[in-house]
Amino acid sequence: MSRPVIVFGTRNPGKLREVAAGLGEVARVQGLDDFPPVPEPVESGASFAENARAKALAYAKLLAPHLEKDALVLAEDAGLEIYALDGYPGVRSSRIADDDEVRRRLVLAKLHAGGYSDEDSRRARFVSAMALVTGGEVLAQVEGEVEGVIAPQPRGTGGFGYDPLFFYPPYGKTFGECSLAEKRAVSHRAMALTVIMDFIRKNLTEE
Ligand code: ITT
Repeated sequence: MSRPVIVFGTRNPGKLREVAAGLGEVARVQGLDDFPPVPEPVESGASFAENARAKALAYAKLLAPHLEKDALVLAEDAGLEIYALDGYPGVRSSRIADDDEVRRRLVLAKLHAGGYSDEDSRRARFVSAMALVTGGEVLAQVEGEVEGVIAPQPRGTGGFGYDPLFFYPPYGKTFGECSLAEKRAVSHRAMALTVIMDFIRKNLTEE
């Protein structure tokens, strides 16, 4: 079976870890480290989908001189949305502060300031939007999500970003306390990736 080359355009090693193994079943996966450095695309869209698309198109253009013929570029924009806070931090999830720990503290401080202490008012979801492009053309654009509750304090050291705050009721623990396999069985990223992989199997692989 011939497998396409897919460059996953992310600077986040946590994302790369969660995507590379699965995607490797249907494609030969490359990361930004396989190429000369390129500037980071600006994320100014109003939605995860818009940002994922812009990121994928920007990386495809920036990497064009170095890409193998027919290579594809995949990019993701992801984030956390807390319902009681009108979707905060949303598309700005990576930009509310410079590092993960401060971002987690800000989220907890906002919930505390709003008096949101019971489980129901702390409901949230993770969203992953992915776009698969080749050259200037968008071949597929998908979204995945997973619902949970913001924990009162961070728990666990697994995953990355907001994972230690994201309590997942069916597991009775936060994503930060989950193994990679546990997170990959239910996560927003895994849901989006499943649809991208189906698209690749149906349209881009040759028996
Ligand atoms: P790239 O743009 O290079 O892919 P990034 O980390 O900037 O990397 P995003 O723009 O998509 O990625 O921002 C996502 C933010 O949401 C970032 O702060 C993450 O820590 C957080 N986030 C997204 N998915 C997450 C997950 O599965 N677990 C924990 N935090 C997550």
